[in-house]
Amino acid sequence: MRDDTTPVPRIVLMRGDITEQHVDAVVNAANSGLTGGGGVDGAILRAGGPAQRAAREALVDRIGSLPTGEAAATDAGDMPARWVIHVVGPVWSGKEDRSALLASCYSKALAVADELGARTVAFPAVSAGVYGWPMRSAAEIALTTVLATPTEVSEVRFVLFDESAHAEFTAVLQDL
Ligand code: AR6
Repeated sequence: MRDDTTPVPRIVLMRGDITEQHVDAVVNAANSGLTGGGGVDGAILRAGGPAQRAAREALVDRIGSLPTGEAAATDAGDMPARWVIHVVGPVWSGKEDRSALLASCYSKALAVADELGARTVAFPAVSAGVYGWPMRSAAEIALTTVLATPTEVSEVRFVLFDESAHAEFTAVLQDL
């Protein structure tokens, strides 16, 4: 965990499209096969073009699949960002607490960013779309984990797609 000497990243909350961000790395809410899909994943695959697809295929050749809660990077392809850090969030369950797996997406993405030397990183609200995680809870886990994770990343930008997601993240950050 943090101590007094650990730098704290600046947290930025904004509405927008993560594929358009001028940051070192954008985080993808992927599935384990890195095959693409809807939401952020599909948008990143389209915006990244053939180079993003080829980079994913090379990663899958190397690691097989990406387990839930894990993170791995590829080049971004045709996006302003240099890298994509793929994470696989847990599917929401009302019966089982999968919060640790969602928190792991953020802490492991920051660890990969540190390995890459990425200083600015944009995150979506992982698991809060197709995977059904309630936005308020997703925001709490995202923000508390980022603020508790030692990292050399200087700016963490949460790029929220709609106004309600932005409002939830803003309310949670104000309460921390
Ligand atoms: N920029 C920023 N946020 C976005 C964008 C965008 N371009 N597009 C959607 N969002 P989701 P998940 C928001 O579904 O829940 C895929 O099929 C969206 O409104 O992208 O982790 C994968 O292949 C929501 O608030 O990710 C997986 O199978 C948030 O991003 C599965 O979906 C996350 O929604 C992953 O589902």
